Amino acid sequence: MKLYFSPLACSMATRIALYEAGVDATYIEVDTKMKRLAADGQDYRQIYGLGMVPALITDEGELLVENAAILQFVAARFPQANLAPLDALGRARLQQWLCFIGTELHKALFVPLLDAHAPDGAKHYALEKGPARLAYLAQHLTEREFLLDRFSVADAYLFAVLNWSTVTPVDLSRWPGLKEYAKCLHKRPTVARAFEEEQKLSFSRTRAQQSCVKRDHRSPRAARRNWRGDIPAAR
Ligand SMILES: N[C@@H](CCC(=O)N[C@@H](CS)C(=O)NCC(=O)O)C(=O)O
Repeated sequence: MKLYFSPLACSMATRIALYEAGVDATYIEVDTKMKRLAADGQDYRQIYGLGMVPALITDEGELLVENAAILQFVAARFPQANLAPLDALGRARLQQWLCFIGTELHKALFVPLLDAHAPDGAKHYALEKGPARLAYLAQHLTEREFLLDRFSVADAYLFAVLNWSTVTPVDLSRWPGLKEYAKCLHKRPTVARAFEEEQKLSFSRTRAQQSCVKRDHRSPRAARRNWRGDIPAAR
């Protein structure tokens, strides 16, 4: 199995899921800005025309894209890892959260804030709509450790997305439950391992190789103060 990823991008969720499943996979870094493979400069659009990560090549050689699909595939392919519920309602709830994270948070809230080319109007619209979504999420997570009854691939995706709050004006301390949730997830060995590995890779990249989402080297407060809607670590 091969995962095309960019450090600290949404593709980190699949890395976490693969670590949870104990799978021996190959991780191929993509520069999503240049649409090239980091190792040899190959045009990544030859693999996935839209040039986005994640993309997964299955052991059978099938190309799978889209976080929600890839994460559910990994969960189904490695059922022993218990990364997704098996019952109909549980599966629908998992789908519900994957859709919520992908549409309401990833694309609607964070992408306009992280994209240097997004117009100010888009950024303001995202900041106006975001708090209600985050408050809803925080309410759901009150006194809960995970989105569902146990850790699932949706938690892996949410962890990757909430991490971007550290480099945008989205201040999670307004929702202490969300901060606590992310902090607890970070202590999970698979999450800590994926995060640390990708953070190291992220730090070692030059400006030309930056992808859409990077963690800032400074404190979250300093990063927010200097936020210009630019690619976070690309200074
Ligand atoms: N709908 C896609 C979105 C994936 C996505 O936005 N990936 C970002 C990284 S977090 C990316 O590759 N961006 C580069 C681009 O938009 O060209 C999914 O859920 O997989």
